[in-house]
Amino acid sequence: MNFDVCNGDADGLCAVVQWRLNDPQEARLITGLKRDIELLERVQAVRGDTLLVCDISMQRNLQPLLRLLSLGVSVRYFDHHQVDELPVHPLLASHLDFAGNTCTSLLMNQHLGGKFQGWALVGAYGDNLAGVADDLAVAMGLSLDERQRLKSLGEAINYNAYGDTTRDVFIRPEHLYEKLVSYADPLHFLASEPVAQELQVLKTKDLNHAQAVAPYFEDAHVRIFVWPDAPWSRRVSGSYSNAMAAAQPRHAHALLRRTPAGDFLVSVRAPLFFPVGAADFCRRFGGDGRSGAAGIDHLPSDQLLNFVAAFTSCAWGSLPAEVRHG
Ligand SMILES: [Mn+2]
Repeated sequence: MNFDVCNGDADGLCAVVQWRLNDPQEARLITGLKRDIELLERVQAVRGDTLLVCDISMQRNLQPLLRLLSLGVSVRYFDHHQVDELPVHPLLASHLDFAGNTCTSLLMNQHLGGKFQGWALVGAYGDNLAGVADDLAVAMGLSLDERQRLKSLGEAINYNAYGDTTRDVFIRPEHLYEKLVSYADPLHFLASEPVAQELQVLKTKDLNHAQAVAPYFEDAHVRIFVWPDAPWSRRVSGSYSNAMAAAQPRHAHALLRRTPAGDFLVSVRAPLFFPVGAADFCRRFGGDGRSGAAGIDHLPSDQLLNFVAAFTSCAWGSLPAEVRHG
């Protein structure tokens, strides 16, 4: 049996879409929302099964990964999230790259020799890599209008992955995947399926809510937002994090959303012009992520002022050289 395991955001889904368009075999898809990272523990595989894993941290799936390998399951792993120590096993094929200017869909695109590059672009736009995606799209000969449509699609799929539960989102990522994988070209998908437009409408409504909230703190280097817990804030926090980073690319950004328990879920974006240090910063509060974008799953509410003090005093944009590789 084949298992495809991926994050439910645009990058994860578009990586698997490319793989299955190239190799259209029966496979069981295991995915979730953006926050569902520990997906390998859900895999019930046996010796001889094959597993494709895309866009979920190997670090956070290490124990079940080693268990599956020792069972005799073959694993092909595409990802761009940092891992401390890469396991070596004859059944493990790793396609990992931790550079800040790549993502899982682009790694898949490289592996497949650009066969389904449109979907790679959708994944890259969804992961906020508009610069890299634009360059590739221009090289492919796509018009400005086509690029914008792919960008909106990536952002819409990404938006749909945010929520506390699947009740918050418009369409479950596994159902969205079935629609995506029916089209070799995302522009044909857009022309035939209304779901992308429906997502846009809901996203715009949520963003209007978000734009009504003033920053909690703002200076020449950082902006910090504190949001209430609500369906719109649960859905739009990811999209807004990317939008606010793009709107003020010299600023580091933090978005703290109240959880139903009264604590905070935090997403951090390093300055887009120097996308370094986000993961290191978040680790100080028990979080993790990538150099440009990271988060903290649980920040106790009494840590708010500590967080603000640490965030504003962090040397965003002028970090020591050893951190720059993070
Ligand atoms: Mn990704």
